Amino acid sequence: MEKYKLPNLPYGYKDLEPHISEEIMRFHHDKHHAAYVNNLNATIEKHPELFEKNPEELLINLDEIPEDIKSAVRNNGGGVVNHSLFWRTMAPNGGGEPRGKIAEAIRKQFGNFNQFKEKFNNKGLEHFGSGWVWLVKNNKNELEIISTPNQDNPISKGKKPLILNDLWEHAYYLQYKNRKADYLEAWWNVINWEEIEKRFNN
Ligand code: MN3
Repeated sequence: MEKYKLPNLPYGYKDLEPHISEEIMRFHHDKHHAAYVNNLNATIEKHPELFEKNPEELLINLDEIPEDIKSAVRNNGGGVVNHSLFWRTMAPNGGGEPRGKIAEAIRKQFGNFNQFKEKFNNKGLEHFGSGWVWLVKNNKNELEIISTPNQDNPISKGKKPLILNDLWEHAYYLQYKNRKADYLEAWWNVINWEEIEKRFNN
């Protein structure tokens, strides 16, 4: 059975500077993301037939995962999927405002882009402890801003992730220390709208 692999970053470690430092990217990808991949592999080895599924499929069907590994799959599978999505949610020449259908949908749901951004940042700021803040499409095709604890991914609840930002201290502490609000604000300078529009249209 083929084990899960750590995907390469789609850009260089320095390429999100000055908004996200090279040091953060090196630790976040090479240590934290890698640990989730290693731990997921060690977990699935107890039920190796599950290697036939990709990590997203494991999370979508969390109810079908054997009880003895369910919480380890939820945590480490979440860590694998969330970080893979997160790297592609950012781009070296990112930032600015959305265009096209995603921009229309944001306007429709939140009034305008700045109001949306403020709501997203506030949701991230008020989230207690580790977790993620998300823009998702729900099963009524509406946009929602939510946060999840730990490494939980909304696909386990039937929601499609469009945007996500990492609220774990490992995502910002080396550079921003306790200034989480500054991190959340700076992060919009690297958002990859092209990728998010693809997710929205899919
Ligand atoms: Mn992280």
